[in-house]
Amino acid sequence: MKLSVAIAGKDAPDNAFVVWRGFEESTRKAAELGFHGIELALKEASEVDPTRLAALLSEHGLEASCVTTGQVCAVLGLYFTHPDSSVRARTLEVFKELINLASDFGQLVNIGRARGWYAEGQPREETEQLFIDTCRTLCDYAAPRNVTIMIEPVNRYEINFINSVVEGAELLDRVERDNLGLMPDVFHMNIEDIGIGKTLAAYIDRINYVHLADSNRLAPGQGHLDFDDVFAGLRRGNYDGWVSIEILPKPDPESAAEQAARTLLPMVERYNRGDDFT
Ligand code: LER
Ligand code: MN
Repeated sequence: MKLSVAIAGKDAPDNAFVVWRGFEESTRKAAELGFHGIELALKEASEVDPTRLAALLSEHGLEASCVTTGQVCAVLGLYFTHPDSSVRARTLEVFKELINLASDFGQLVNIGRARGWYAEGQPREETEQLFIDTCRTLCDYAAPRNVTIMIEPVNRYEINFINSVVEGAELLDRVERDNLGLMPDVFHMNIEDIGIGKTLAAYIDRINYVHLADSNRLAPGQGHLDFDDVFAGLRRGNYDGWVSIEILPKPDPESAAEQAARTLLPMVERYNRGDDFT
């Protein structure tokens, strides 16, 4: 298991949910605190220069863990279930460029809010079918590039479509693509799923990545989530992928990141040693 931290470009909005903004500075700080990788929270691939990014990662001995795409919807207003086919076409273009980038950096791309939602006046079946069709197109584009696409269930207060891990898994079955998996986020799971550790363990075969934050979306250790339960659940499923912190930069970015590293790095070390979590 490796620990990553989500970072974004300098202009990313508050709802990018990253501690640090600005790729150069954030990468240096991530290395200083002992993280193993950085997660690139992007609105489009052109935000990063691949050659510079590769040099930066190598300079600091870090890996890119994943490309996340919340800003494709939050900033560009693009999403899979949009009733206008030209908006859906533009969404595909942006995602394909992100997949191209991910093929060299992390080989994982999430689908967050850009999945779309149940909108008034749009039949639910149409929403689901548009989502499934777009997922299939993207998975088929991603497969020869060795990229896995991941559905991230997001809580009901942010979106009304695919809230729980169980709902995410149901959609995976309907899309029927091997390179489609799940990215559970324990902040959302705390609101939507029956239990966190036991749900992670039950769905582990379909989980490719995990977002970590405490119950209040602050750094782990600042709320009331039981991270022993999270790690015990991952252990029951022999999870060996990335976990990544996606938290609010409070009380300030430096303290938030430092608190997260101080809580989670020892847990990841214990996990990798084979210790038990109860
Ligand atoms: C993004 O990873 C996330 O967790 C969501 O809260 C974004 O809406
Ligand atoms: Mn998340």
